[in-house]
Amino acid sequence: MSYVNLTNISLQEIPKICDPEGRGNLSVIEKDVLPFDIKRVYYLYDVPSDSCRGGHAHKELQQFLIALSGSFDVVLDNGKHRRTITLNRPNKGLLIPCGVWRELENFSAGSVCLSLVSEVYQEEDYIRDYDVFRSVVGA
Ligand code: T46
Repeated sequence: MSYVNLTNISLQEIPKICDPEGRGNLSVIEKDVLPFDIKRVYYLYDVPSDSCRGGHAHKELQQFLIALSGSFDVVLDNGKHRRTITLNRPNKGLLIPCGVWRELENFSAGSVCLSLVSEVYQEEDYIRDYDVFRSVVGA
């Protein structure tokens, strides 16, 4: 797992199809939009506004987060620097590579966080101790 430059992580536009007859919008993630094959999909919802999710890094897993509804903040940490990115649009996603500590917080009422990920669930892929994470990335 190598050191990740946080400035390379940014919100990515998801193609949006606006209905010409005013029936609302449709966004689609097709092949080649993501740099990985989706092996798993999960979503967070009914998260109390004072709760924090995440608080770990992944060794291999890459993920793409979308605020399908509402908003929340994603705090990214590479062991040396921190950066907070707010997700609040269903047609923008955040691609998080492996090797980044992440915390999700400030969930608005009714928010839904969709996560598309590159791996099946494996607890061994998680680093849940921040000091261990810092030593693994050489911070
Ligand atoms: C991440 C953030 C955004 C499963 O059994 N299967 C699964 O696919 C997942 C994701 C979790 N679980 C179990 C493991 C725990 O017993 O569900 C419980 C809660 O998981 P965790 O504490 O990891 O939840 P979060 O919200 O802190 O983290 C999750 C993802 O695990 C993580 O990859 O980046 O959402």
